[in-house]
Amino acid sequence: LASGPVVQPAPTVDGFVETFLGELNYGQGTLLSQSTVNDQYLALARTVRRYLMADWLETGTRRRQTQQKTVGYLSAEYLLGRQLGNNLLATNLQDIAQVAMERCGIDIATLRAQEVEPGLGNGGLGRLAACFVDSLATMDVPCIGYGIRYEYGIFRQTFEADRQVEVPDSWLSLGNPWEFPHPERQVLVSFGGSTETTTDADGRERCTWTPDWQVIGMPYHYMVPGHRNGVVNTLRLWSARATQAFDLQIFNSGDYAQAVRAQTTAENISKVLYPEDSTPQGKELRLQQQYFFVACSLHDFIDNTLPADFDLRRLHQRIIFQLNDTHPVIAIPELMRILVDRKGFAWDEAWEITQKCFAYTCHTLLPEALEVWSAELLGRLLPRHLEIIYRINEEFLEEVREAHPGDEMLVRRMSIIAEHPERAVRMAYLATVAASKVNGVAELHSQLLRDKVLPDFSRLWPEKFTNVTNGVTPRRFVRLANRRLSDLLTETIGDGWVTDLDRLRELEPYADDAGFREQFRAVKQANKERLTTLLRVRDGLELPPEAMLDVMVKRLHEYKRQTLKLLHIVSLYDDVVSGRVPAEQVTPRTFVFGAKAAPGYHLAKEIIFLINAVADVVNADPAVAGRLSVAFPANYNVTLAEKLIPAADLSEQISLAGKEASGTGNMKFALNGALTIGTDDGANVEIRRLVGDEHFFLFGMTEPEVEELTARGYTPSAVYESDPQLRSTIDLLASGHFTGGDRQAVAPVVDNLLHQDSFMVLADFRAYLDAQARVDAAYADPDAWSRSAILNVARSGYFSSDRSMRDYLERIWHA
Ligand code: 26Y
Repeated sequence: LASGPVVQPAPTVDGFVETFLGELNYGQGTLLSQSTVNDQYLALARTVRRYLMADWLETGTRRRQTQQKTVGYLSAEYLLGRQLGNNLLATNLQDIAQVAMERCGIDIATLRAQEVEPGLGNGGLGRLAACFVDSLATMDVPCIGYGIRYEYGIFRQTFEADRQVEVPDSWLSLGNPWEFPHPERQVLVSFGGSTETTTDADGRERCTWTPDWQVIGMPYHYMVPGHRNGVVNTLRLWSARATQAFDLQIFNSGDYAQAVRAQTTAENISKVLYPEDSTPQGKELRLQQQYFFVACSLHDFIDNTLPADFDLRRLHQRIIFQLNDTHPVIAIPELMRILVDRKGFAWDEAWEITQKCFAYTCHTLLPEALEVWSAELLGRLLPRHLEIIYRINEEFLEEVREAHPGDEMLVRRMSIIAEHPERAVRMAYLATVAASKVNGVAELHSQLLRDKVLPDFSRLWPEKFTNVTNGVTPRRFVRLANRRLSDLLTETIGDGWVTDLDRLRELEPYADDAGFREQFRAVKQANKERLTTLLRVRDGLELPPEAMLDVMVKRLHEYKRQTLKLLHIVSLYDDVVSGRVPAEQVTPRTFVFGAKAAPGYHLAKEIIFLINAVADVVNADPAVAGRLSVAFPANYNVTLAEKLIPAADLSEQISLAGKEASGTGNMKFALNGALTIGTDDGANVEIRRLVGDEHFFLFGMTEPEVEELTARGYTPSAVYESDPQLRSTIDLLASGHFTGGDRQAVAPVVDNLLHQDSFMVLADFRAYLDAQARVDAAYADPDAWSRSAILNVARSGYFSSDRSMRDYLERIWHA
């Protein structure tokens, strides 16, 4: 019994009902007749968990025995989405569970809706991590996902008087049936204090770090099931605990608040996810979070996962740590510290090992998004790590000097340590120096990374740089989110596509089959109706279910250019209300936005306000009734994405060329049969190449054209002056028409567009409107449109995260 196979409940309706009732009675301590929806949800989740347990334990045993190389994915974010549906799908229990719940008089949809999604990420980077662990489990690749169990995830967005208001995301408050705390695997993490170097009897220098405070890292394990393959990998998320609940002496002296202060400090570390994505703030707590989870993870693997007698010179044969952006880069000096200070390795040998154990993925092109930690802060929080970074830098700069004698400018440019405006550590440089490979996340991004962000490094080590284009999991984003399309695909080409997305190619001939196109349109229409019902119930929005559904969902950022979309809407509205275009000539469209703004990003919040203000007026104006409507459902998250994306006709991917590293929403839309209107940016480039020019609405400046315009000097007000339609559109906005006459309320956005426009919205306005006119013309021919949509699906198999994982395995991990 101790080591034998775990008994799994019978995968039958009877077996499921019995297990479910057992969980309700013995797990929740209630009777079916007395139980709440939450009781039932928790019992159902625990029932599904039971069907995964034998495979989870078996996978763990097998991994320990075979000692294969493991991928240690280090990510500060995992945007997982709801677990119940995914795990029912993975175990092939969807139908059984539904019938079993019916037998208990329960509607399973109600229980699914009870789950609060774990929002442990901001956007693309966090969702990518979730897709990657899904794919690795499906491909039976050993992987441990390491991260942070934030007590509060990304804030819940609400609107009050059209403005974003953030509400804490207390996702754990009703209990979390998907996690397994392991207090016996807790780890101690140190901070602060000082270092001392002494010389051993044998003449070797030894450094000791005497920290001045410590916290406990407690791991919570999550199951990561492969798709119906008996594999369940592990996600290990760390939670911070105080080493002592409180100081008894201070407590006894009567100062209760002071007595628990240390506990509060410690537990703050995993309290909340930082909601900024791309403008790093040099916040001490954020650095604490980064070191905390990385120190726990390295310790966990080296001291608790590897056999006790493991020879660390072979470490790279057992692990590759993939750094998801710079957030976990402090792992590099941490591994050096472990090897040199704790395990007694000589520096050079430790460095050789370290270089083989890390690879680094960059997710940005915005210079302001590259993390830099001040030496003052780093030295105060992690004095030994700062020393190690200095030494890494010294030896690296020696190498630069050898390769380029006399070029001190180059040395200064490449130094891991910046000197201005203050002495600081450039984390991307540290990652690049230490990593075996550095990759960007789409072809264009990887090229710009080499040429623009890290040009000196790519000249020094050209072989170090590579590309792996992002991908998305077809399990969640097609099979789970779009059951209707999935059934049609499976009827037509079999179900192999779920784990081999290239098989979608077999759909191509059906694009020319009128009967198939009819079925495909019926799927899209049904998905739209599902969405309009949801938005009616969820947000009180009344939307026409037949209009073209034009969707822009992603974080709110100037570079992503939600304002360009807004100008398009206002210009269509302006055309009608000014009498230039009869309403009957306007293609009926519903514009949907979904976007959270970082709470401190003022302009982004003004843009949200303006979208809501325009929506209020457009939706209420009889002049455009039945033609134009705008929906901005609050709190866009993975759960809402799963409803929105399958319903979309048009996918808006309109960032300024050279700014969006990849995008992954763009891939999800194409796979669900939306056509893209997009710039030549990120993975749009590859989407267009694959689906074909005729099935993609390209517009706007290219990256070199953006560069050129920047060099020439860009004056947005001149563009405004020269284009009457743009002038009319902006004037209407500026007039206060959408804000009850309040011109002040629109000024932040309008003034920024006219006088700054850092992301060249006005410069691309004309091209965007022309492309949208092409969209209207194409949409007028439903047969041609659905043919294009089907070809988008058929030709997007490349964007499976399974393919991304194969590329990482081949080019980077060699696992
Ligand atoms: C430093 C901190 C403030 C920070 C936190 C989160 C910085 C960045 C982020 C998140 C970045 C992010 O989500 N980047 C996106 O990664 C996707 C996956 O590679 C890309 O598709 C997308 O273009 C990129 O913006």
